Amino acid sequence: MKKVCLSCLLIALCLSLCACGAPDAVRGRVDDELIVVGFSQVGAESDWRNANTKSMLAAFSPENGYRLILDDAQQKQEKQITALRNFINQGVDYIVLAPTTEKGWDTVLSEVKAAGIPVIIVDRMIEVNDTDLFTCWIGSDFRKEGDTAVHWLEDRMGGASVRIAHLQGSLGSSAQIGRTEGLDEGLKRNETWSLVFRQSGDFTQAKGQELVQALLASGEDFDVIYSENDNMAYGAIDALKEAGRIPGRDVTILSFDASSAALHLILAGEISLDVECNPLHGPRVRSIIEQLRQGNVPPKYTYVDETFFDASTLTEDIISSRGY
Ligand code: GYE
Repeated sequence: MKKVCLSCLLIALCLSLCACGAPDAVRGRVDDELIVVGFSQVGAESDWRNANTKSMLAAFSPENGYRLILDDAQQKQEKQITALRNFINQGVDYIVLAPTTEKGWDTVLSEVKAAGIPVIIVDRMIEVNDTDLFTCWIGSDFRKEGDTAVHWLEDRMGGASVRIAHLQGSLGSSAQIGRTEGLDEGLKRNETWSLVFRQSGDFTQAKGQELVQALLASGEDFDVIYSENDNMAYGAIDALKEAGRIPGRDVTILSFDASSAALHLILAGEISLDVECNPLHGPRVRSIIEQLRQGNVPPKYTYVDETFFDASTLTEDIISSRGY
């Protein structure tokens, strides 16, 4: 009888501990069982980026068995290099790097390799002398995205005289390089097209707006804005409206990412084409880490499938069925 009561007491004690939240010692022990992932994120410059961060946080939650250490580099490579060194010092199990630029990673990734920490590159690509410096990469085919935009424009405006204003993303990033290459090829192929403006707006709405304000002030005329992401397109639209121009009618806007707000602007007639770039990499990166933990070798490079949207096919239902 006494024994039974003692067990009851112990169970009751356990239950009450759980209800009030575990004491530090217990919590510490649970934390130790979590797989620790250091994630060096580019910044918070765009809707795409924020959706990407959200996706990573959700995929690498404690409920899923992970502790994600998120470092926001505010679009600065130096900050990412520091973050990677901090991850080494913290002894993380895996490092996920969303790189600002392609170049400049050899030294720090050699340090990570020496520490024996696997590195998964996500979103943009890196250019290193030795591809063994990272385990694998997953992201988008940015050149293909650029080609998609150019083919769309050729279908509608091939042969016509088209003056293009080009808002570039952060210089040296794969997203900028691929999308710019696509346009450059299009310019070569179409003699009637001309590039009247090209400058980087660093993927932000504020800079996109400033660039188009400056362009309008210069008096240079243009028919198309090729904006390398949605946020710069939002800024461009604001600048056009301030100047009394009607986006979609006076100027054709092509953009990249296909964030929900931009797709609504297609339905409103202000953006004409949006090439999809999928930011929901969290579950994909988690599945890579799971493969590694099981001793499997994930593919070195994985490209995500992407499409494009324009007013001829887009509906509210499509927009609401998408996760970003
Ligand atoms: O297009 C842009 C973001 O690297 C694909 O970065 C990403 C790009 C995306 O800031 O909105």
